[in-house]
Amino acid sequence: GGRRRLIAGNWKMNLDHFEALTLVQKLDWALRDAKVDLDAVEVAVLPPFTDIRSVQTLVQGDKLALSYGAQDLSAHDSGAYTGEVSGQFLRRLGCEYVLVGHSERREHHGEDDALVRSKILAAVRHELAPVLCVGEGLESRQSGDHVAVVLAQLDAALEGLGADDVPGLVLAYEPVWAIGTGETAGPEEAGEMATALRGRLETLLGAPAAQATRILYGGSVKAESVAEIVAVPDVDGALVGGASLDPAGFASLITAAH
Ligand code: G2H
Repeated sequence: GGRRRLIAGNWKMNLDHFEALTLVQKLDWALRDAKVDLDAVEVAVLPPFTDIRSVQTLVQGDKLALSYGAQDLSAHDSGAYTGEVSGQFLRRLGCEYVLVGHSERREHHGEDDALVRSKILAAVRHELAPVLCVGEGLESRQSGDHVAVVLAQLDAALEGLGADDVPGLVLAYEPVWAIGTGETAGPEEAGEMATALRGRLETLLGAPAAQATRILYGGSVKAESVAEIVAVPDVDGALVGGASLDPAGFASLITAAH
């Protein structure tokens, strides 16, 4: 109770400048048409870096009730880090959120727990809310150690940190076997993990922070499946990839989630 739902669209490496503008404009119209109560459910989009300026111009210029953020950030603030994008640049573009440790970053870009932790701290330094992604692979799900694996990811990401060090923290539980595969964890599986994560957050950060932290589920979430997922007591929203790329479809998903 008390936690505002969050539905975040992770565009991944999709949509150029023009497509981004079109999607955000159409999404806003569709949400207005559907009379979605954006006080009850917050909607965020997470475009590629190269689209963020466009999204900012539209959202701020037209005063749209949408939040936005990035899919990654550098652990560093500035300097000789070719190709990196700093949290302070993202904050100056009005970003509120940044994904940290998405499984695709961990898998394809060698992000380990120590780097994930550094990126969480970089986000917080620049007043971005880190959306820490955790999730187990198929093997640990099958062998039954999925809860232990995911809690170990959380422990490592927050090692040595307290509630004051990670204001605005959001968690996203994304079982790797359910990402982009059409497979979705059921409400029981999502609920088991979300409850375990909140319990561990209480140990790590204390009860008030654990109660305030939003825990999202991600992995092939669709308009048809979102309602039963967000009905789970410890699940506060969804991180949506493929189904966030079509404005009408994403608006239906958001409508179904609120
Ligand atoms: C999981 C999710 C969004 P999809 O990566 O982060 O993507 O909904 O396409 O499985």
